[in-house]
Amino acid sequence: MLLKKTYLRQENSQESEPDLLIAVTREVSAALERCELSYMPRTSIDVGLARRQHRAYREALETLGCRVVALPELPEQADSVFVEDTAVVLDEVAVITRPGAESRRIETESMARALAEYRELVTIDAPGTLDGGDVLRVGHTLYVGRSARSDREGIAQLAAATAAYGYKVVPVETRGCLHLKTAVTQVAPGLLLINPAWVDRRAFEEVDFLEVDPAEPHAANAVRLPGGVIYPRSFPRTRERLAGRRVPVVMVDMSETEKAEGGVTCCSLIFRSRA
Ligand code: CIR
Repeated sequence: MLLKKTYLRQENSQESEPDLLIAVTREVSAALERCELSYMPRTSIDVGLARRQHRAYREALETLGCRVVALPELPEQADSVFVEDTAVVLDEVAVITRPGAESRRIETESMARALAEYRELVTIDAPGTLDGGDVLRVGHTLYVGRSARSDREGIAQLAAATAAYGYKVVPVETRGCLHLKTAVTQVAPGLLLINPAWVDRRAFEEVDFLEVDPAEPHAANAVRLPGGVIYPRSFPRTRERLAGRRVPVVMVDMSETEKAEGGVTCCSLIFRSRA
C-alpha cells in the first residue's frame, strides 16, 4: 500500500487551505515498568525497546500526514507515554481530563501547558474522573465509556463543556476492558472495529461494524488518519479482516507498551491545526 507523506485534507472540509494534523506524543518514561495495570499481569518491559518502538510509531504518524510534537520524558510518571488519557482535543476546545488513576493526575499539568498553544482549555474537575481513552468521537457524537476510569460526574462535565459546540455525549457501558477504545475504534468512514465481548454494538448509531478475530481480544484499537490506520503487528488475524474491508494499514510493533495495557491510540493526541 503506497502512502504519500503529505498533509491530507480532512473529510468534509469546506476550507480552501488544507488542514494540518498535529500529533502530540511523549517519550516513554524510564519508570514504565511501574505502570498501572488493571486487567493484565505484570511482566518485564524493555524500556529501550519501548523507546525504539515509540520512535517508529512517531514515524508512522508522520507517514500518514501528521506533524509530530514529541514532548520530553517525565521520568517519574510511569504511564505518561499514554498521552491520550490526559485530554480530549476537539476542533473548538481542549478538555483537560482528571484521570481515574490517582497516580496519573499529575500528567495533565504539563499536557495543559502544551495544548494551550493550540486551543482554549477547559478542565474536568473533582470529584469527576475521565480518561481520554474512554472518549470515541464519531462526527459530533462523543461516545464515552463508563469504565473504572471515567465516572458519571466526569462524563456529565464533558457533556456540559462541549454542548455549546454541538457535540452530543453518549455514555456507553464497557465490561472486562480498561477503556472504551480498548473495545472499539473507528477505522474508516462509518466503520467501527469492535470486540463485541467488551461493548454492546447497539450503543452506536448509524455505523457498520467489523469484529476483531475472537483469538485477538485486544485488536480493536487502531489510530485512524485520513490515509489509513496505524495498527499493531500483534493482531495479524484482525489485520486480515481490515484488509478484507480495504482499510489501508501502517503496521507498528508496540509489544512493550502493550504490556503496560496501552494500545496505539493511547500514545498520541491528534487534532487539526492550520498549516
Ligand atoms: C493505565 O492503566 O493507565 C496505563 N497503564 C495504560 C493506559 C492506556 N491508555 C489508553 O488506553 N488510552
